[in-house]
Amino acid sequence: MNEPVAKGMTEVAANLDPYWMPFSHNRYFKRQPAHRLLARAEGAYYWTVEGDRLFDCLSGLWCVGLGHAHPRIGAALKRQFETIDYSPAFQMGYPGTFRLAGRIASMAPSGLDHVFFVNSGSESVDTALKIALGYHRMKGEAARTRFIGRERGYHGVGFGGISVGGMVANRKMFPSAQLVGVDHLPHTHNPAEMAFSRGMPSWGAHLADELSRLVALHDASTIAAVIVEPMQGSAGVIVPPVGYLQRLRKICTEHGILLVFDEVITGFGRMGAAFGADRFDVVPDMITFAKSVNNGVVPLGGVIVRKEIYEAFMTGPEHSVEFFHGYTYSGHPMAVAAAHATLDLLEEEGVFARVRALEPVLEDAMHSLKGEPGVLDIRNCGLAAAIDLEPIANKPGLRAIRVFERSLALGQLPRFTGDTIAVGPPFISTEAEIAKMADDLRKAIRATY
Ligand code: PXG
Ligand code: PLP
Repeated sequence: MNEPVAKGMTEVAANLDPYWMPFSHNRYFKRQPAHRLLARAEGAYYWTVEGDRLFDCLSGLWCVGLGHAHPRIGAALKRQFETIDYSPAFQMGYPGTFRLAGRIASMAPSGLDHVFFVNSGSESVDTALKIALGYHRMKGEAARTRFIGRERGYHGVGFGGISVGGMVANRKMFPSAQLVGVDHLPHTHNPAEMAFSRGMPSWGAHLADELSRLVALHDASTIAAVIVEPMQGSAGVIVPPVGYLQRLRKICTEHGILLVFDEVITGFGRMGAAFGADRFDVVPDMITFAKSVNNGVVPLGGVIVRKEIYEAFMTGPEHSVEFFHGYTYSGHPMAVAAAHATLDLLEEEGVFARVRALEPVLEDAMHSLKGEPGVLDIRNCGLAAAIDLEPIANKPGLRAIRVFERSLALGQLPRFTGDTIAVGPPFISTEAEIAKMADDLRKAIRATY
Protein backbone atom coordinates (compact mmCIF):
# COMPACT_ATOMS: atom_id res chain seq x y z
CA MET A 1 0.00 0.00 0.00
CA ASN A 2 2.82 2.38 0.85
CA GLU A 3 4.95 1.29 -2.04
CA PRO A 4 6.63 4.23 -3.73
CA VAL A 5 5.35 4.89 -7.24
CA ALA A 6 8.78 5.80 -8.44
CA LYS A 7 8.11 4.93 -12.05
CA GLY A 8 5.19 7.36 -12.16
CA MET A 9 7.43 10.00 -10.69
CA THR A 10 10.07 9.60 -13.36
CA GLU A 11 7.57 9.63 -16.19
CA VAL A 12 5.79 12.69 -14.97
CA ALA A 13 8.72 14.67 -13.61
CA ALA A 14 10.37 14.49 -17.00
CA ASN A 15 7.58 16.52 -18.47
CA LEU A 16 5.89 18.81 -15.97
CA ASP A 17 6.10 21.79 -18.25
CA PRO A 18 3.09 21.54 -20.59
CA TYR A 19 0.55 21.60 -17.76
CA TRP A 20 -0.35 25.17 -16.78
CA MET A 21 -1.44 24.62 -13.19
CA PRO A 22 -4.44 26.58 -11.86
CA PHE A 23 -4.00 29.00 -8.94
CA SER A 24 -0.44 27.75 -8.43
CA HIS A 25 3.16 28.96 -8.40
CA ASN A 26 4.02 27.01 -11.57
CA ARG A 27 7.73 27.77 -11.69
CA TYR A 28 8.37 27.07 -8.01
CA PHE A 29 6.38 23.84 -8.15
CA LYS A 30 8.00 22.53 -11.30
CA ARG A 31 11.45 23.27 -9.94
CA GLN A 32 10.80 21.23 -6.79
CA PRO A 33 7.85 18.88 -7.26
CA ALA A 34 9.19 16.37 -4.73
CA HIS A 35 6.46 15.25 -2.31
CA ARG A 36 3.83 17.31 -4.14
CA LEU A 37 2.69 14.85 -6.78
CA LEU A 38 -0.15 12.72 -5.49
CA ALA A 39 -0.41 9.18 -6.80
CA ARG A 40 -3.18 7.59 -4.79
CA ALA A 41 -5.96 8.38 -2.34
CA GLU A 42 -8.06 6.39 0.09
CA GLY A 43 -10.18 7.50 3.03
CA ALA A 44 -8.70 10.59 4.66
CA TYR A 45 -5.25 10.12 3.10
CA TYR A 46 -3.22 10.71 -0.03
CA TRP A 47 0.01 8.99 -0.99
CA THR A 48 2.63 10.91 -2.93
CA VAL A 49 4.52 9.33 -5.80
CA GLU A 50 7.39 8.84 -3.34
CA GLY A 51 5.07 6.83 -1.11
CA ASP A 52 4.60 9.33 1.75
CA ARG A 53 1.18 9.32 3.37
CA LEU A 54 -0.52 12.72 3.80
CA PHE A 55 -3.60 13.49 5.90
CA ASP A 56 -6.12 15.34 3.69
CA CYS A 57 -6.53 18.38 5.94
CA LEU A 58 -8.78 20.29 3.46
CA SER A 59 -10.79 17.32 2.14
CA GLY A 60 -9.23 17.86 -1.29
CA LEU A 61 -10.27 21.44 -1.96
CA TRP A 62 -13.17 21.36 0.52
CA CYS A 63 -14.98 18.66 -1.47
CA VAL A 64 -14.12 15.11 -0.35
CA GLY A 65 -15.81 15.03 3.05
CA LEU A 66 -16.63 11.33 2.98
CA GLY A 67 -13.07 10.41 2.12
CA HIS A 68 -11.50 9.09 -1.05
CA ALA A 69 -12.39 5.93 -2.94
CA HIS A 70 -15.62 5.35 -1.06
CA PRO A 71 -16.77 1.92 -2.26
CA ARG A 72 -20.46 2.93 -2.38
CA ILE A 73 -19.69 5.87 -4.66
CA GLY A 74 -17.37 3.76 -6.78
CA ALA A 75 -20.03 1.08 -7.22
CA ALA A 76 -22.63 3.70 -8.17
CA LEU A 77 -20.31 5.14 -10.82
CA LYS A 78 -19.56 1.73 -12.30
CA ARG A 79 -23.27 0.89 -12.46
CA GLN A 80 -24.06 4.27 -13.98
CA PHE A 81 -21.39 3.93 -16.65
CA GLU A 82 -22.76 0.58 -17.67
CA THR A 83 -26.35 1.84 -17.72
CA ILE A 84 -26.20 5.32 -19.25
CA ASP A 85 -22.93 7.25 -19.23
CA TYR A 86 -24.15 10.46 -20.88
CA SER A 87 -27.48 11.84 -21.86
CA PRO A 88 -28.09 15.07 -23.81
CA ALA A 89 -28.84 17.85 -21.37
CA PHE A 90 -31.06 19.96 -23.65
CA GLN A 91 -34.62 18.98 -24.63
CA MET A 92 -34.07 15.43 -23.31
CA GLY A 93 -33.89 14.14 -19.77
CA TYR A 94 -32.33 11.45 -17.63
CA PRO A 95 -34.67 10.36 -14.79
CA GLY A 96 -31.89 10.23 -12.19
CA THR A 97 -31.25 13.94 -12.67
CA PHE A 98 -34.92 14.79 -12.01
CA ARG A 99 -34.81 12.59 -8.93
CA LEU A 100 -31.67 14.31 -7.70
CA ALA A 101 -33.31 17.73 -8.08
CA GLY A 102 -36.17 16.48 -5.92
CA ARG A 103 -33.82 15.15 -3.26
CA ILE A 104 -31.82 18.37 -3.12
CA ALA A 105 -34.99 20.46 -2.99
CA SER A 106 -36.25 18.36 -0.09
CA MET A 107 -33.00 18.98 1.82
CA ALA A 108 -33.06 22.74 1.12
CA PRO A 109 -34.78 25.28 3.37
CA SER A 110 -38.51 25.35 2.82
CA GLY A 111 -39.55 27.42 -0.17
CA LEU A 112 -36.39 26.66 -2.16
CA ASP A 113 -37.61 23.91 -4.40
CA HIS A 114 -36.23 24.04 -7.93
CA VAL A 115 -32.69 23.08 -8.96
CA PHE A 116 -30.63 24.08 -12.02
CA PHE A 117 -27.54 21.90 -12.52
CA VAL A 118 -24.08 23.06 -13.62
CA ASN A 119 -20.56 21.63 -13.30
CA SER A 120 -18.73 23.84 -10.84
CA GLY A 121 -19.07 26.50 -8.23
CA SER A 122 -18.03 29.19 -10.72
CA GLU A 123 -20.80 28.15 -13.09
CA SER A 124 -23.31 28.04 -10.25
CA VAL A 125 -22.54 31.65 -9.38
CA ASP A 126 -22.73 32.95 -12.94
CA THR A 127 -25.98 31.01 -13.36
CA ALA A 128 -27.48 32.51 -10.18
CA LEU A 129 -26.58 36.03 -11.33
CA LYS A 130 -28.27 35.41 -14.69
CA ILE A 131 -31.33 34.01 -12.94
CA ALA A 132 -31.52 37.15 -10.78
CA LEU A 133 -31.42 39.44 -13.82
CA GLY A 134 -33.94 37.31 -15.70
CA TYR A 135 -36.28 37.11 -12.73
CA HIS A 136 -36.56 40.86 -12.28
CA ARG A 137 -36.94 41.37 -16.00
CA MET A 138 -39.73 38.80 -16.20
CA LYS A 139 -41.42 40.59 -13.33
CA GLY A 140 -41.27 43.91 -15.18
CA GLU A 141 -38.39 45.33 -13.15
CA ALA A 142 -35.71 45.27 -15.83
CA ALA A 143 -33.90 48.18 -14.18
CA ARG A 144 -32.80 45.90 -11.37
CA THR A 145 -29.37 45.09 -12.77
CA ARG A 146 -26.99 45.95 -9.98
CA PHE A 147 -25.27 43.26 -7.88
CA ILE A 148 -23.81 43.60 -4.43
CA GLY A 149 -21.05 41.25 -3.32
CA ARG A 150 -18.66 41.51 -0.42
CA GLU A 151 -15.00 42.32 0.14
CA ARG A 152 -12.88 39.17 0.41
CA GLY A 153 -15.74 37.10 -1.01
CA TYR A 154 -14.86 34.28 -3.41
CA HIS A 155 -17.44 33.37 -6.00
CA GLY A 156 -15.30 31.49 -8.47
CA VAL A 157 -13.55 32.70 -11.57
CA GLY A 158 -16.24 33.38 -14.15
CA PHE A 159 -16.62 37.01 -15.21
CA GLY A 160 -19.71 37.31 -13.02
CA GLY A 161 -18.03 35.64 -10.09
CA ILE A 162 -14.92 37.84 -10.16
CA SER A 163 -17.13 40.92 -10.45
CA VAL A 164 -19.10 40.20 -7.29
CA GLY A 165 -16.08 38.58 -5.62
CA GLY A 166 -13.82 40.61 -3.41
CA MET A 167 -10.35 39.14 -3.90
CA VAL A 168 -8.17 41.77 -5.49
CA ALA A 169 -5.69 39.30 -6.99
CA ASN A 170 -8.51 37.60 -8.90
CA ARG A 171 -9.86 40.92 -10.20
CA LYS A 172 -7.04 43.30 -10.93
CA MET A 173 -5.89 41.70 -14.17
CA PHE A 174 -9.35 41.88 -15.71
CA PRO A 175 -10.82 45.30 -14.92
CA SER A 176 -12.48 45.78 -18.30
CA ALA A 177 -14.15 42.41 -18.18
CA GLN A 178 -16.16 42.89 -15.03
CA LEU A 179 -19.87 43.43 -14.80
CA VAL A 180 -20.82 47.08 -14.54
CA GLY A 181 -22.82 48.26 -11.56
CA VAL A 182 -21.36 46.03 -8.88
CA ASP A 183 -20.81 47.23 -5.34
CA HIS A 184 -19.33 45.47 -2.34
CA LEU A 185 -20.25 45.27 1.31
CA PRO A 186 -17.35 45.50 3.75
CA HIS A 187 -15.97 42.18 4.94
CA THR A 188 -16.54 41.33 8.58
CA HIS A 189 -13.07 40.37 9.76
CA ASN A 190 -11.78 42.88 12.29
CA PRO A 191 -9.01 41.31 14.41
CA ALA A 192 -9.07 44.24 16.86
CA GLU A 193 -12.63 43.24 17.82
CA MET A 194 -12.66 39.49 17.33
CA ALA A 195 -9.21 37.86 17.21
CA PHE A 196 -9.30 34.21 18.34
CA SER A 197 -13.11 34.07 18.34
CA ARG A 198 -14.50 30.59 18.65
CA GLY A 199 -17.35 30.15 16.20
CA MET A 200 -19.40 33.25 15.43
CA PRO A 201 -17.93 36.56 16.61
CA SER A 202 -20.29 38.65 18.70
CA TRP A 203 -19.07 41.89 17.11
CA GLY A 204 -20.01 43.03 13.61
CA ALA A 205 -23.75 42.63 12.94
CA HIS A 206 -23.93 46.36 12.27
CA LEU A 207 -21.73 45.92 9.18
CA ALA A 208 -24.83 44.56 7.41
CA ASP A 209 -26.30 48.06 7.64
CA GLU A 210 -23.87 49.08 4.91
CA LEU A 211 -26.42 47.44 2.63
CA SER A 212 -28.97 50.08 3.64
CA ARG A 213 -26.42 52.73 2.71
CA LEU A 214 -25.94 51.18 -0.74
CA VAL A 215 -29.71 50.98 -1.19
CA ALA A 216 -29.98 54.66 -0.30
CA LEU A 217 -27.17 55.47 -2.73
CA HIS A 218 -28.39 53.49 -5.75
CA ASP A 219 -32.11 53.05 -4.99
CA ALA A 220 -33.51 49.58 -4.50
CA SER A 221 -35.16 49.68 -7.93
CA THR A 222 -31.70 49.26 -9.52
CA ILE A 223 -30.49 46.36 -7.36
CA ALA A 224 -31.03 42.76 -8.47
CA ALA A 225 -29.28 40.70 -5.83
CA VAL A 226 -26.88 40.51 -2.93
CA ILE A 227 -24.51 37.54 -2.98
CA VAL A 228 -22.48 36.39 0.01
CA GLU A 229 -20.94 33.20 1.32
CA PRO A 230 -22.67 32.56 4.66
CA MET A 231 -19.15 31.76 5.93
CA GLN A 232 -16.31 33.06 3.77
CA GLY A 233 -14.21 29.99 3.00
CA SER A 234 -11.45 30.93 0.59
CA ALA A 235 -10.67 34.16 2.42
CA GLY A 236 -9.72 31.99 5.39
CA VAL A 237 -12.84 30.91 7.28
CA ILE A 238 -14.33 34.31 8.07
CA VAL A 239 -17.33 33.43 10.23
CA PRO A 240 -20.42 35.66 10.12
CA PRO A 241 -20.98 37.81 13.20
CA VAL A 242 -24.02 36.90 15.30
CA GLY A 243 -27.09 38.53 13.72
CA TYR A 244 -25.28 39.74 10.58
CA LEU A 245 -26.92 37.44 8.04
CA GLN A 246 -30.34 38.07 9.61
CA ARG A 247 -29.88 41.79 9.02
CA LEU A 248 -28.89 41.27 5.40
CA ARG A 249 -32.01 39.12 4.98
CA LYS A 250 -34.25 41.78 6.49
CA ILE A 251 -32.89 44.58 4.31
CA CYS A 252 -33.15 42.48 1.14
CA THR A 253 -36.74 41.53 1.94
CA GLU A 254 -37.71 45.13 2.62
CA HIS A 255 -36.40 46.21 -0.76
CA GLY A 256 -37.30 43.31 -3.05
CA ILE A 257 -33.63 42.41 -3.49
CA LEU A 258 -32.79 38.72 -3.96
CA LEU A 259 -30.41 37.25 -1.38
CA VAL A 260 -28.07 34.58 -2.76
CA PHE A 261 -26.06 32.38 -0.42
CA ASP A 262 -23.01 30.95 -2.14
CA GLU A 263 -22.81 27.60 -0.37
CA VAL A 264 -20.18 25.96 -2.56
CA ILE A 265 -18.12 25.24 0.58
CA THR A 266 -20.80 25.42 3.27
CA GLY A 267 -23.36 23.19 1.52
CA PHE A 268 -23.84 19.46 2.16
CA GLY A 269 -22.23 18.96 5.52
CA ARG A 270 -19.29 21.23 6.23
CA MET A 271 -21.37 23.31 8.67
CA GLY A 272 -22.86 20.26 10.40
CA ALA A 273 -26.12 20.80 8.53
CA ALA A 274 -27.35 20.46 4.98
CA PHE A 275 -26.67 24.15 4.34
CA GLY A 276 -25.18 27.20 6.03
CA ALA A 277 -28.70 28.59 5.72
CA ASP A 278 -29.79 25.98 8.30
CA ARG A 279 -26.76 26.42 10.48
CA PHE A 280 -27.17 30.20 10.63
CA ASP A 281 -30.97 30.10 10.49
CA VAL A 282 -31.45 32.48 7.56
CA VAL A 283 -33.31 31.51 4.39
CA PRO A 284 -31.97 33.07 1.20
CA ASP A 285 -33.77 33.24 -2.16
CA MET A 286 -31.15 31.16 -3.97
CA ILE A 287 -28.39 28.79 -2.90
CA THR A 288 -25.41 27.95 -5.10
CA PHE A 289 -23.68 24.65 -4.40
CA ALA A 290 -20.97 22.30 -5.76
CA LYS A 291 -18.13 20.33 -4.14
CA SER A 292 -19.55 18.19 -1.28
CA VAL A 293 -22.83 17.47 -3.13
CA ASN A 294 -21.14 14.44 -4.67
CA ASN A 295 -17.96 14.19 -2.64
CA GLY A 296 -15.98 15.89 -5.41
CA VAL A 297 -15.80 12.71 -7.43
CA VAL A 298 -17.23 14.10 -10.69
CA PRO A 299 -17.69 17.85 -11.26
CA LEU A 300 -21.21 18.94 -10.27
CA GLY A 301 -22.78 22.15 -9.05
CA GLY A 302 -26.14 23.84 -9.10
CA VAL A 303 -28.48 26.61 -8.03
CA ILE A 304 -31.52 26.05 -5.82
CA VAL A 305 -34.20 28.70 -6.23
CA ARG A 306 -37.49 29.67 -4.71
CA LYS A 307 -40.66 28.57 -6.44
CA GLU A 308 -41.57 32.19 -7.32
CA ILE A 309 -38.28 32.60 -9.15
CA TYR A 310 -38.76 29.46 -11.21
CA GLU A 311 -42.37 30.37 -11.92
CA ALA A 312 -41.50 33.88 -13.05
CA PHE A 313 -39.70 32.24 -15.99
CA MET A 314 -42.51 29.82 -16.81
CA THR A 315 -44.43 32.20 -19.04
CA GLY A 316 -44.78 32.59 -22.82
CA PRO A 317 -45.76 29.83 -25.22
CA GLU A 318 -45.26 26.35 -23.76
CA HIS A 319 -43.14 25.19 -26.66
CA SER A 320 -40.58 27.97 -26.17
CA VAL A 321 -37.34 27.75 -24.16
CA GLU A 322 -37.81 29.75 -20.95
CA PHE A 323 -34.16 30.29 -19.94
CA PHE A 324 -31.45 30.46 -22.58
CA HIS A 325 -28.76 28.98 -20.40
CA GLY A 326 -27.23 25.57 -19.69
CA TYR A 327 -24.13 23.44 -20.16
CA THR A 328 -23.35 20.34 -22.20
CA TYR A 329 -22.76 18.57 -18.91
CA SER A 330 -25.65 20.03 -16.87
CA GLY A 331 -27.04 17.14 -14.82
CA HIS A 332 -24.43 14.71 -16.16
CA PRO A 333 -25.53 11.15 -15.29
CA MET A 334 -22.13 10.21 -13.83
CA ALA A 335 -22.08 13.28 -11.58
CA VAL A 336 -25.69 12.62 -10.64
CA ALA A 337 -24.93 8.99 -9.73
CA ALA A 338 -22.10 10.11 -7.46
CA ALA A 339 -24.48 12.63 -5.86
CA HIS A 340 -27.18 10.03 -5.16
CA ALA A 341 -24.62 7.77 -3.50
CA THR A 342 -23.22 10.72 -1.51
CA LEU A 343 -26.65 11.87 -0.31
CA ASP A 344 -27.46 8.28 0.69
CA LEU A 345 -24.30 8.20 2.79
CA LEU A 346 -24.92 11.64 4.33
CA GLU A 347 -28.35 10.41 5.46
CA GLU A 348 -27.61 6.83 6.44
CA GLU A 349 -24.42 7.56 8.32
CA GLY A 350 -25.69 10.61 10.20
CA VAL A 351 -22.86 12.69 8.81
CA PHE A 352 -24.22 16.10 9.82
CA ALA A 353 -24.44 14.98 13.46
CA ARG A 354 -20.92 13.60 13.22
CA VAL A 355 -19.64 16.95 11.93
CA ARG A 356 -21.39 18.73 14.80
CA ALA A 357 -19.75 16.34 17.25
CA LEU A 358 -16.30 16.90 15.71
CA GLU A 359 -16.68 20.68 15.61
CA PRO A 360 -15.65 21.27 19.27
CA VAL A 361 -12.77 18.82 18.82
CA LEU A 362 -11.44 20.83 15.87
CA GLU A 363 -12.14 24.11 17.69
CA ASP A 364 -10.14 23.10 20.76
CA ALA A 365 -7.32 21.59 18.73
CA MET A 366 -6.91 24.64 16.51
CA HIS A 367 -7.28 27.23 19.26
CA SER A 368 -4.57 25.39 21.21
CA LEU A 369 -2.20 26.99 18.68
CA LYS A 370 -2.88 30.45 20.13
CA GLY A 371 0.38 31.77 21.52
CA GLU A 372 2.58 29.90 19.05
CA PRO A 373 5.12 32.16 17.34
CA GLY A 374 3.61 34.49 14.74
CA VAL A 375 0.04 33.23 15.12
CA LEU A 376 -2.08 36.38 14.69
CA ASP A 377 -5.59 34.93 14.64
CA ILE A 378 -7.45 31.61 14.64
CA ARG A 379 -11.05 31.17 13.46
CA ASN A 380 -13.37 28.18 13.18
CA CYS A 381 -16.91 27.14 12.33
CA GLY A 382 -18.28 23.70 11.49
CA LEU A 383 -15.43 21.52 10.27
CA ALA A 384 -13.43 24.50 9.02
CA ALA A 385 -10.69 26.55 10.62
CA ALA A 386 -7.92 28.96 9.64
CA ILE A 387 -4.80 30.46 11.14
CA ASP A 388 -3.39 33.85 10.14
CA LEU A 389 0.39 33.95 10.34
CA GLU A 390 2.65 36.92 10.65
CA PRO A 391 4.22 37.48 7.22
CA ILE A 392 7.97 37.43 6.70
CA ALA A 393 9.06 41.06 6.22
CA ASN A 394 8.73 42.12 2.57
CA LYS A 395 7.88 38.57 1.46
CA PRO A 396 4.14 38.17 1.79
CA GLY A 397 3.04 34.56 1.42
CA LEU A 398 6.45 33.02 2.10
CA ARG A 399 5.73 32.22 5.76
CA ALA A 400 2.71 30.11 4.82
CA ILE A 401 4.69 28.32 2.09
CA ARG A 402 7.33 27.41 4.66
CA VAL A 403 4.70 26.11 7.10
CA PHE A 404 3.02 24.22 4.27
CA GLU A 405 6.26 22.53 3.21
CA ARG A 406 7.08 21.61 6.76
CA SER A 407 3.56 20.19 7.18
CA LEU A 408 4.03 17.97 4.13
CA ALA A 409 7.21 16.60 5.67
CA LEU A 410 5.16 15.78 8.79
CA GLY A 411 2.46 13.98 6.77
CA GLN A 412 -0.16 16.74 6.61
CA LEU A 413 -1.62 18.41 3.53
CA PRO A 414 -3.15 21.70 4.67
CA ARG A 415 -4.12 24.60 2.39
CA PHE A 416 -2.30 27.92 2.28
CA THR A 417 -3.27 31.20 0.64
CA GLY A 418 -1.42 34.38 1.40
CA ASP A 419 -0.14 33.89 4.93
CA THR A 420 -3.23 32.00 6.04
CA ILE A 421 -3.37 28.25 6.65
CA ALA A 422 -6.82 26.68 6.27
CA VAL A 423 -8.11 23.26 7.22
CA GLY A 424 -11.42 21.55 6.58
CA PRO A 425 -10.81 17.94 7.53
CA PRO A 426 -12.90 15.08 6.15
CA PHE A 427 -16.21 14.40 7.89
CA ILE A 428 -14.90 10.88 8.53
CA SER A 429 -11.86 12.14 10.48
CA THR A 430 -11.28 10.66 13.91
CA GLU A 431 -10.62 12.80 16.98
CA ALA A 432 -7.07 11.44 17.02
CA GLU A 433 -6.49 12.51 13.42
CA ILE A 434 -7.70 16.02 14.17
CA ALA A 435 -5.48 16.22 17.25
CA LYS A 436 -2.48 15.03 15.26
CA MET A 437 -3.19 17.51 12.49
CA ALA A 438 -3.14 20.41 14.96
CA ASP A 439 -0.01 19.09 16.67
CA ASP A 440 1.80 18.73 13.38
CA LEU A 441 0.76 22.27 12.42
CA ARG A 442 2.20 23.44 15.74
CA LYS A 443 5.51 21.74 14.93
CA ALA A 444 5.47 23.21 11.42
CA ILE A 445 4.81 26.73 12.70
CA ARG A 446 7.54 26.49 15.35
CA ALA A 447 9.99 25.19 12.75
CA THR A 448 9.66 28.32 10.62
CA TYR A 449 10.78 30.63 13.46
N1 PXG B 1 -18.06 29.94 -4.61
C1 PXG B 1 -17.46 29.62 -3.46
C2 PXG B 1 -18.04 30.11 -2.16
C3 PXG B 1 -16.30 28.82 -3.47
O1 PXG B 1 -15.71 28.52 -2.31
C4 PXG B 1 -16.46 28.73 -5.87
C5 PXG B 1 -17.60 29.52 -5.80
C6 PXG B 1 -15.98 28.28 -7.21
O2 PXG B 1 -16.12 26.91 -7.37
P1 PXG B 1 -15.29 26.14 -8.51
O3 PXG B 1 -15.89 24.76 -8.47
O4 PXG B 1 -15.54 26.83 -9.80
O5 PXG B 1 -13.83 26.18 -8.10
C7 PXG B 1 -15.80 28.37 -4.70
C8 PXG B 1 -14.57 27.51 -4.79
C9 PXG B 1 -9.69 27.21 -1.08
C10 PXG B 1 -10.43 26.91 -2.35
O6 PXG B 1 -8.54 26.83 -0.95
C11 PXG B 1 -11.74 27.31 -2.44
C12 PXG B 1 -12.44 27.07 -3.61
C13 PXG B 1 -11.85 26.42 -4.68
C14 PXG B 1 -10.53 26.01 -4.57
C15 PXG B 1 -9.80 26.25 -3.40
O7 PXG B 1 -10.28 27.83 -0.17
N2 PXG B 1 -13.74 27.51 -3.66
N1 PLP C 1 -17.64 26.43 -27.19
C1 PLP C 1 -18.15 25.73 -28.24
C2 PLP C 1 -17.54 25.90 -29.62
C3 PLP C 1 -19.25 24.86 -28.04
O1 PLP C 1 -19.78 24.19 -29.06
C4 PLP C 1 -19.78 24.72 -26.72
C5 PLP C 1 -20.90 23.82 -26.43
O2 PLP C 1 -21.52 23.24 -27.31
C6 PLP C 1 -19.22 25.47 -25.67
C7 PLP C 1 -18.16 26.29 -25.94
C8 PLP C 1 -19.77 25.36 -24.27
O3 PLP C 1 -19.40 24.18 -23.67
P1 PLP C 1 -20.14 23.64 -22.37
O4 PLP C 1 -21.57 23.39 -22.76
O5 PLP C 1 -19.41 22.36 -22.02
O6 PLP C 1 -20.01 24.70 -21.32
